[in-house]
Amino acid sequence: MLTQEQIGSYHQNGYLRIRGVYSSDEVEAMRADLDHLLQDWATTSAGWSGPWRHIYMSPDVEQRSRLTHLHDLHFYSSAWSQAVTNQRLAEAIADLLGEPNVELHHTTLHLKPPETGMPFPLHQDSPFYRHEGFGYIDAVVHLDDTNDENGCLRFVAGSHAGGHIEHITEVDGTSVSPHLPTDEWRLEETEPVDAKAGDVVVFSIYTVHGSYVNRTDRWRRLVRVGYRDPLTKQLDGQALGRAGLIVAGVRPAGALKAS
Ligand SMILES: O=C(O)CCC(=O)C(=O)O
Repeated sequence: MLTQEQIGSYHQNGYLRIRGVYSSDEVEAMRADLDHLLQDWATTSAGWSGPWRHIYMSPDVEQRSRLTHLHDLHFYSSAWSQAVTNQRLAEAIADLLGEPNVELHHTTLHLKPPETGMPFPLHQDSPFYRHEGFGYIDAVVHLDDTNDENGCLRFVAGSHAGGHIEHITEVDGTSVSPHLPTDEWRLEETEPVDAKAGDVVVFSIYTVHGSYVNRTDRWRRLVRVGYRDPLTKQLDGQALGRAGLIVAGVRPAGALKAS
């Protein structure tokens, strides 16, 4: 599915944009089912917490900033269960893992409402679902064209290489969303990765990333899909102990998650 150049770029930078994984008909089907999920199942809140909010946003925007989210869309919609088992994507993930077997771990909707859709502070995804080793890749399915105006993904190239970094998770005795110190990790120094609807941006569980606030008058709709080598052991966090669908190859003997 992927060229050697694409695979090399992923290993060097820790992220890769894959163009046109989904056809326009498939994107339309995902959008239509998403409309139902938004009405019936999704939650809108102020989003992630922490002192970074006052650095990334003015007091007014910080007060109004919102994030709409939902986990595991593929449990609620056939368009989404087809999307996460898409064979072009599964083969691309197998190419990047360097393994024939790929297991679905989770899906998570991140929908930025117009004008004040929440920015994301720089972070790795490993604090949310710790795994051993490097056999875990996140794939972000784009339902809208993105750029810095509506909060496209931004990455620190090469930041995956050293594995997990300790994040700030508590401030003055209060739990906050895991994030990296804003004085050491600056969003404005990261690489923007704009994309078109139907593209997928993949990145290592360890690649540092974030995004700006959505300043447009339109929603920005992205869904993250986590995939792993079924032999990669989960240590903590989201969906711990839950076996996922095998989307490429087979589950090797002994790889059923028991904890
Ligand atoms: O939706 C975004 O802009 C960022 C998403 C993100 O950071 C993540 O999925 O880990």
